[in-house]
Amino acid sequence: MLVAPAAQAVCDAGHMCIYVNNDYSGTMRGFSNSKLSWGGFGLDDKASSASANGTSCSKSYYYDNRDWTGDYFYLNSYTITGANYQDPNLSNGAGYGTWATNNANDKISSANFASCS
Ligand SMILES: [Ca+2]
Ligand SMILES: [Ca+2]
Repeated sequence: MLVAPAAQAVCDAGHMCIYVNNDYSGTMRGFSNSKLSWGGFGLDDKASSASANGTSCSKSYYYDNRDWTGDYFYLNSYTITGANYQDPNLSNGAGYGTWATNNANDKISSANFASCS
């Protein structure tokens, strides 16, 4: 019996990515901005999975509110850290932070890079 490999997703180097559906599917948006809000991108409160790949910043933070406040989680960079850089299902907890063990599905509204060199 074939077992499908765990879904993988690596954001383009220097970007953080969110996806409308679980397992890195659906509309994908990768952003290289150091700070961004999704209110104007039609993706507010829609992200269901995420991955991060900053090249000068080792962490990517994702927030509930559009102004980088409220509940949050962060992921490490694939390039810099190589572990815990993605989450295929935000509904059962995501990354590190106040959302680590809480439902973060369809809630992300802003994001920023942190721990930059
Ligand atoms: Ca969604
Ligand atoms: Ca939100």
